[in-house]
Amino acid sequence: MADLNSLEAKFQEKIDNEIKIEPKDWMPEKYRQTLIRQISQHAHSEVVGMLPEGNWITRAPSLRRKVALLAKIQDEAGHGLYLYSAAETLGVERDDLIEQLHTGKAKYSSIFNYPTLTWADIGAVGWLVDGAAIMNQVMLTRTSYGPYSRAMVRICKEESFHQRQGYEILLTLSRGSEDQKRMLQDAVNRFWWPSLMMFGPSDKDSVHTAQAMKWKIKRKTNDELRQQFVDVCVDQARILGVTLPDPNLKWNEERGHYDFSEIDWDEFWNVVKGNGPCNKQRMDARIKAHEEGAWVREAAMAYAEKQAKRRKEETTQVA
Ligand code: BYC
Repeated sequence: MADLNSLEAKFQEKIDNEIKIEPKDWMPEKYRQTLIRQISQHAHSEVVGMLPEGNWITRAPSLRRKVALLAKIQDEAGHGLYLYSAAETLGVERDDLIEQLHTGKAKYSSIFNYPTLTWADIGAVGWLVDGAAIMNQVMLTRTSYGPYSRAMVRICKEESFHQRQGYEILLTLSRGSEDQKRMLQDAVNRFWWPSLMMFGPSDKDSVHTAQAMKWKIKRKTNDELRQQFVDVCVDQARILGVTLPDPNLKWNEERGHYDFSEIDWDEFWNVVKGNGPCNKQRMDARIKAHEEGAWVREAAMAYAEKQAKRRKEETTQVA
């Protein structure tokens, strides 16, 4: 027991001194489990996050918009892959993580259970959803686990392109016809609150934040990040000429931040528990894609095994 205590003390000392934890380093089992949970949920979110946008590839209004959207969705597949790889460094199998997603055991971000009804929604997803994701992920570039932190650096660079392409779609609509302006406002009305929910429950209800902060997995709390996000969005909304759908949104001189209304937490938990507008549709689409892709995984495995066998034979011949 004394040994475990001293290992834990040394581990916390490393964290306190900003030394990254690497896969082969000793770590408390709960730290490992927290990371597996968070990183895998994050990976699932990237992959499920391709679905609402994929809906618009065939309906993008121009070739230029289509190319940018395709590139963005492919980036998200890549983010899922970096993150599954980062989770695997903690000793879990990717197949098991995917199984947890498909059986409803693992969560993914609530935001992707909302539909994308118009082209303006694709802009709103870029501006607000990617904007919220970046706010959270910039913090995670400084997370204490090395592989997660390094994956985040690259992901943030790509996310910032996604956010800008979304904002530019909205800016174009804001300079368009009255119908386009109405479509823009409607998309912002529907995506504003679900985007604020992406940051998770309020600090008083967040079960994992306190320990995650001590281990520096998280560097800011859910409420701190949400406030930061609201603060940056207000000016951006003004440039777009849209109204953020919250009558209580106003600058508070004393706090140096915008005040905003309480989130509808019943809606949040309802979506997290699987009862959002698109939860079933999203999971059915994921499972179908996974099943239809089985032959690709089998072929890749067969090729990898063949290559490994060839390399082994070559090494034996040289020896
Ligand atoms: N949706 O104690 P808490 C993206 C769960 S962006 C669903 O605060 P934690 C993308 C939480 O998992 C989105 N579930 O937890 C963008 C926990 O449940 P369990 C992905 C949520 O982990 C554009 C319980 O509620 N980003 O991928 O300390 C295009 C209690 O919460 C949500 C990330 O995943 C939610 N919104 O804090 C394409 C970032 N919020 O596990 C793709 C990494 C909370 O106990 N993750 N829950 O059953 C994080 O930073 C943290 O996990 C969170 C939650 C801030 C999300």
